[in-house]
Amino acid sequence: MISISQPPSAARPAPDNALAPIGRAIILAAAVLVSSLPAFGAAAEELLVVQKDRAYLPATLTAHVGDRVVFANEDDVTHNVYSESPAASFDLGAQKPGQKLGILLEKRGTVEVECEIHPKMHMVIEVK
Ligand SMILES: [Cu+2]
Repeated sequence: MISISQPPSAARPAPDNALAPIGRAIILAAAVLVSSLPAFGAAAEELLVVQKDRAYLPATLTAHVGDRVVFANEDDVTHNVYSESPAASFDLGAQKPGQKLGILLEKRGTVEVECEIHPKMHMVIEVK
C-alpha cells in the first residue's frame, strides 16, 4: 500500500539532482543579465517607424543603444529597408505590405535609412 502511494520521483532522486546545477546556472545568468541592464541607462525601448505613401514616418527619430526599431509596411507596395551607415548596416530585404521587420541598435551614431526600391524614401535615426 505504502509503496504504491509514493510518487515515482521519490524512487529515482537522481534526475532531480542532475538538474539542480542547470537551474542554478540559469538563475545566475538571469542575475548577470539584470545587473548589466543599467549600463544602457533607461530601459530599452521598441520604436515604431511606419512606411506609408512611400515615405518613412517619422522622418527623424532619436533612439538609444539597445533600442529596437520596428519598420511596419502600411503601404500597398513592397519596400526594402536598408542602411549602409557605420552605426547600423543592415538590409531587411523585400518587405511585403502588412509585414513588420525590426533591427537592434547596437552603436551610437547617425543611421541613414533608405529603401532599395524607392530611392526617394529616406529617414534618419540618431542613436545616443
Ligand atoms: Cu520602398
